[in-house]
Amino acid sequence: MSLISREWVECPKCGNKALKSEFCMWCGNRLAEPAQSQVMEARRPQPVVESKPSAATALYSYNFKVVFLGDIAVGKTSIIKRYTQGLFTPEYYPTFESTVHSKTMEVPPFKIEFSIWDTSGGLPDEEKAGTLLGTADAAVLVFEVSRRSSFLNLKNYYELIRRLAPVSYIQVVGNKIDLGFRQVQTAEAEQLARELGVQYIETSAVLGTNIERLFNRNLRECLKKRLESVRREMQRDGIS
Ligand SMILES: Nc1nc2c(ncn2[C@@H]2O[C@H](COP(=O)(O)OP(=O)(O)O)[C@@H](O)[C@H]2O)c(=O)[nH]1
Ligand SMILES: [Mg+2]
Repeated sequence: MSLISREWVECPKCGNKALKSEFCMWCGNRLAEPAQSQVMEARRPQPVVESKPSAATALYSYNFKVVFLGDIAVGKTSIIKRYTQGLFTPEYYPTFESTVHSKTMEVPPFKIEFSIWDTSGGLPDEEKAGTLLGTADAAVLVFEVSRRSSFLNLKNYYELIRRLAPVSYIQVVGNKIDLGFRQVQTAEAEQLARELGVQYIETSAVLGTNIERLFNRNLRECLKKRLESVRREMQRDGIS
């Protein structure tokens, strides 16, 4: 995490102590007028473009590590590619080694970088898993709804995480819902997710169904957790 200022101000909207900057780090409320140079820039006639937050407004940078686990060929790589590159390729190229993909986005006042770890499939050995999961913020356990064995194996991945890592946010993903046939019904998968205390979502990497939603949940939950720990640090340091 990199914070640009060490001066604290009270946010008039949420009442929390926030680092002095253009936006409140807790609720996003504008705390200060943008620098004069930015104002001048804004007053110039601007081309009409899709409204995107500018780099100047994203002040707090966080990096979140998300690890994908699941059986071979359930669609882990396809989901990640769909999210990071917006594309789907029907050919199957097995993933042999863990590979990192990244995606950066700006949600003022935050700049978020996801490091998304794709794995080869199957249970990694304990040493590899410890390295992979020890520093993970979130884990995504993928099965395909048309292959029951990949669903039955989910518990092994879940137990591995619980044994080796303090990953706080876990999602189970039922992929390939576009195929039109199933060996696992939604209700059954939801039931398992409830038992494990994790969230469930169904996706199609082919159609792009729920891919953004899957990652938005990661973003929201990881950010919530990170901000809670910043808040605890502030309390410990007597700042709030
Ligand atoms: N119909 C369908 N096929 C998919 C989907 N996701 C992946 N696939 C296909 O399933 C195969 C394995 O996908 P891949 O992403 O490599 O699986 P991984 O081994 O878990 O990374 C490939 O042929 C993909 O084209 C999906 O949502 N729907
Ligand atoms: Mg793969």
